[in-house]
Amino acid sequence: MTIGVFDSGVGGLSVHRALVQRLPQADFVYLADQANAPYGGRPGEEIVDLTRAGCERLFEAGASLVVLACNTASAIALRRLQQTWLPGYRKQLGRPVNILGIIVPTIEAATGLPWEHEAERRGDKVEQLDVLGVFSTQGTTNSRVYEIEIDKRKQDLAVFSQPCPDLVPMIEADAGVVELAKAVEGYVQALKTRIGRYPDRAVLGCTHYEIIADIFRAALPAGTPVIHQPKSTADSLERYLERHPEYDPGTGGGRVFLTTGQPGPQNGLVQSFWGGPLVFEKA
Ligand code: DGN
Repeated sequence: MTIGVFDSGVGGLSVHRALVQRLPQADFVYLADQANAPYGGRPGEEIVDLTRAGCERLFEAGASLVVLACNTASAIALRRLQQTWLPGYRKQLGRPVNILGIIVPTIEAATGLPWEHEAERRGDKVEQLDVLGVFSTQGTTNSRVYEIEIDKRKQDLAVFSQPCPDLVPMIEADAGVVELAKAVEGYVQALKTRIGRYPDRAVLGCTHYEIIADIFRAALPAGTPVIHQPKSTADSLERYLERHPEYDPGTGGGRVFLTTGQPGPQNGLVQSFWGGPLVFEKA
């Protein structure tokens, strides 16, 4: 089986890495839509169209499952594509294919874990509700997907989303650590000002932010639990494959990296996260 992993850029590599570790025998094709990144500030219709084009490209490359390793695309395009486009496309292809998102697995991880009352432990004034801070793109924040989905499952959890619109362009452009740390600190403090204290737990609700997870950890109070999407997505994919034996686990172990943007080696920030050279081919 081939698994496609899609993002507007390099953020999905964080998820890709966790999926490969979990399913090393599967073939993987990664597609970065860097010609159109960032997605965060684009109108919803454009995000739907770009995500559909990305999925189509990955299915053409042989993928049976496409993981949208992008919160913005998952929040805005996933349901629309599953309901309106995928059934017809599946018939056209004549084989089982599906698109999986990244938000529900994250919410399951954020709401399923024992709640440790970090605020109380730190000696902050504890309000009645535990507070989850979600750092995300403007598009994901505007969609209110985390607020809506968590409210359905866990009423005793207050969710506050903080848009961080500068971070994806900075990561794609290989910004320096000092500059990134300053930007992250600003977003964490903006959230703190808005809710009156630090969140008890945080979600890095944009896959790009995993590349700078250490910077987020340093800006949050020591010990703040952080939900990591690569792990929650890998857990969820594993459970999905157990329920869907029609997708064989594969034996190839192939790895292909495609971009709609400029092919070639990825930037220094990305390669240091990756732990070595990483070259994208033209999609
Ligand atoms: N990595 C994408 C996400 O998780 O939302 C970034 C989207 C974008 O291009 N802004």
